[in-house]
Amino acid sequence: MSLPKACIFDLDGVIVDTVPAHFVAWKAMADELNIPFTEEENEHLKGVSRIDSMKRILAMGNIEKSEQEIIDYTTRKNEIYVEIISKMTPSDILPGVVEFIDLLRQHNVAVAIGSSSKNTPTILKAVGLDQAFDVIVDGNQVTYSKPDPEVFLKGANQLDFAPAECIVLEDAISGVEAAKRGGMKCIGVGDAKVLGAADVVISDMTELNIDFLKALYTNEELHQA
Ligand code: B16
Ligand code: MG
Repeated sequence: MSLPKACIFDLDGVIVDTVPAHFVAWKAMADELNIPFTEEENEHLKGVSRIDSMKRILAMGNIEKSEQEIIDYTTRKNEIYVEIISKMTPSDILPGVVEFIDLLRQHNVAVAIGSSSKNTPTILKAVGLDQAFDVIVDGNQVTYSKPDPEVFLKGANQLDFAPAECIVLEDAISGVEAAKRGGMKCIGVGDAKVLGAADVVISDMTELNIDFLKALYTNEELHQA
C-alpha cells in the first residue's frame, strides 16, 4: 500500500473553526434584508466565494440588487467577519490538525491549502500556520469558486503532482464536489449525512492515521475508528 504524494486541506472548517464567524456575519446581512437564514442555509454557503455567497442569499429571498449593492453587502459582511477572526490564536486550530500535518511531514507527504477564502493569509498568520504548508492556493488566486475544481487543480499543479496523487480534506458540500470533479479522492470532515459524496467521512482529524490514508489511497477497505 502506498501513500498519496500530497494532502490538500481546505481552510475554513477543516484547519480552523471559522464557520460560526462566517455564519454570524452572513446572518447580519440576511437579517437586514429580512431573509430567513439558519445554519441549514449556511451549510450551502460553505466553500462558496464571498460574492457568490451573497448572491445565493439574495436568491433565497428572491431579492435583486445591483452589482455595486452586492459589493457593499459583501464588504460589510467581511468587516464583521474580520473583526471576529482578528482575535484568533493557535488555540483555534481544530483538533488533530497539527499532529496530522506533522505525521504527513514525517512520511514525506506534501501539504497544501486549497481555500476559497481571501482572508487565508490573515487566518494562517493569526493561528501560527503561515509557514506550515508547501503551497497555498486561496480565493485571491482563483477565478471560479468551489464547486469548480480550479483551486485544487492549481494546488496539485503548483505541487507538481497529478490530481489523482493528491487527497483533499473538505468540510463543505461544494468542496467535496470540487475535489471529485478535479479527479481527487476526498476525505469529508464533518457530518456523514451532509458530506455523503466524499470517499470517506471523519468527525475530526484525530481519527486519521497513516494506515487509514494508505487504505483510502489504494482503495482498500477502510476501518474507521
Ligand atoms: P472570504 P474554505 C470559504 O473558505 C468559506 O467556507 C466560505 O464560507 C467563505 O464564503 C469563502 O471561503 C470566502 O471567504 O470571505 O474570507 O474570502 O472553506 O474554502 O476554506
Ligand atoms: Mg471549508
